[in-house]
Amino acid sequence: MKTLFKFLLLFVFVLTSCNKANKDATEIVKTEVEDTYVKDNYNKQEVTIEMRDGIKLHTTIYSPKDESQTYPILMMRTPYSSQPYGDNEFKTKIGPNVHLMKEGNIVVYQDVRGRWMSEGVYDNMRAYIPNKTEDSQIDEASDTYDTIDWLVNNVENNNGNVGTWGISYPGFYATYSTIDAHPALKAASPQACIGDFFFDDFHHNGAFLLSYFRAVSLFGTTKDKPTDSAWYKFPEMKTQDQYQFFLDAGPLSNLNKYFQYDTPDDTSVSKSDRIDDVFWKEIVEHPNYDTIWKSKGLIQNLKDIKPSVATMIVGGLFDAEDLYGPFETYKTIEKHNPDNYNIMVFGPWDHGRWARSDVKNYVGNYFFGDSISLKFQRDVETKFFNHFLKGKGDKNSGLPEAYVFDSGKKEWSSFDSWPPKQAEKQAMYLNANQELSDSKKGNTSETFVSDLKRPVPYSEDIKTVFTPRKYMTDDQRFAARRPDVLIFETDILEEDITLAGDILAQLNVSTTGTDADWIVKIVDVHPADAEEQKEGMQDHLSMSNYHLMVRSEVMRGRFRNSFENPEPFVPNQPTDVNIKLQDVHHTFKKGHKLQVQVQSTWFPLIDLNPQTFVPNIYKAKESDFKTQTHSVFNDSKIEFTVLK
Ligand code: PG9
Repeated sequence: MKTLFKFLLLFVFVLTSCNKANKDATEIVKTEVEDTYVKDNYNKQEVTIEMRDGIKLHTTIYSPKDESQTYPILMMRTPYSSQPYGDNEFKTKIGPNVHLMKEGNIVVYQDVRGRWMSEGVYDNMRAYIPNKTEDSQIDEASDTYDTIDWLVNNVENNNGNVGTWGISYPGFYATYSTIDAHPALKAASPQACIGDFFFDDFHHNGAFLLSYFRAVSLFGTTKDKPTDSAWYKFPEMKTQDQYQFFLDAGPLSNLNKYFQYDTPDDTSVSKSDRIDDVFWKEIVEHPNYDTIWKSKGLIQNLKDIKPSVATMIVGGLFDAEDLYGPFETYKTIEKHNPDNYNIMVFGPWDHGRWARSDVKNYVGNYFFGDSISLKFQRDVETKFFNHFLKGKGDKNSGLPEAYVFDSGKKEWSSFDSWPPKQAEKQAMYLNANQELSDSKKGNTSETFVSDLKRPVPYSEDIKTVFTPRKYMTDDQRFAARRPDVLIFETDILEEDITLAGDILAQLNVSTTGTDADWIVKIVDVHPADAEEQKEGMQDHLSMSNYHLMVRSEVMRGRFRNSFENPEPFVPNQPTDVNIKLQDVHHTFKKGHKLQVQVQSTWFPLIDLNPQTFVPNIYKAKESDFKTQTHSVFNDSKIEFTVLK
């Protein structure tokens, strides 16, 4: 009966969505807000809330001036500051979106322990402590519980219901709020939520995101008292050509000179400029997925979430920073808490784009549609919070279980499960003559030289980034035409192929060396006569034959069998390397081609693998880095999740 009811509900949503889809496709939604709206309509108070161990956390509370009604509390906990500080300093926008701001909610921002104006010692991705027995045992779950308890008992005009939200690291704290949750917590929306720094942000499957080099210092310098201004600084690279900078730098150990770590006699960076960075030390000294990283991973703790806490996980299909986190958060909650209200929304966005007010939605060069973010804010996010904080709060929210954008068709799909029940696995083989086909043809292999002096760029752009973003939809022609990038592609498709779920690359490879990275990219090759995009594309590109990157991932070969215990390759021995690529929902249209690219460097998105097995790549020497020859055998296949 329940299933039928869910189906009917979904049917109604799809029906209304379809009607809306037509209206949607053309409807332009804009949100204009005066800069003084918050100051004109909200009162602001800044308080310090004492945690169970006595540490006080700085908390800013925005309450509607209209005191004729009660309001839920919407809270974001952040390591990035709840500024502006000061009674007469107001944010220009508050809350998850403008609709929720304008209809009135109590909006709270808190500096997490050890950050900015809060007391205490910061612990990057603080590990969860289960079954606490004393007040000195604290983590982000207990800090959230204590904060919510104080708020519902001390903030005027609150209706007793609390919601949490946050994007990225604030998303991590929103996920954390669901663990040992306070009874007043009724809704949480972790968005682009970090799940585990060994698979999000700083590492992908053991490879270090060298493109995050400057961002390391966001979290590496400790402070000893509350402060309203940044106490950390970033390494100065003094160039926009990050490819050349890192190529010239050589082994990662040559970057220690920017930090007060390991090379005291290197004076090429002045002592005063060297950064006392505990995080860099942690990264360098823990190259494998050991207890340091494991204990800090949040996904493992999502097994016992109260059914009273509704969750909406939001992510960007082209998010270069946190993709593992939101997908694994949704799937783990779904798996271990089957009776909970837990839904997912993944749109054609890069990191955090869904919260912005762009009328035209691009990722990099590629246009996906009008007002996609603004309609999400109006029709989905606002609906979710209102239903659980002001409304009935039952499971009939009117929202689908999985609301996922088809980045090929450029339209939303609604499913009652993710991956969709009607999806099936379908393998395609990496055959000779650059052929990608559904059967293995003979016994062949493709070989390339992986030259560490000329690694494959991850982007054509000459730009030093703080974190990567745009490359996720960049045209991959520049790579496809390199001899050290293997390509395998279908014929021109005679009918659409729709992917809906994860992708598993099952490679069989060999190397003349004893270590190697393996990168797989899934590319939508557009027709030569594809309609040009009227605006937003870099001048040197064209939609004609555009090689749209749909998904990509790296596996650092030493971790192919275990992230805890790395293993060398035996030179020239065919070896299995599996790479899970994060979920997609993409239709490769008739007239397009589905292309797979395989390469072994991706620079400087990730650091260079010496291609010689060493105990710790962060301590590898110049002489360890060797050009090697790699081969990919044609029993290698890519297993797609295809919507039938
Ligand atoms: N996950 C994002 C990030 C983490 C670490 C460094 C830089 C960015 C974020 O919190 O925005």
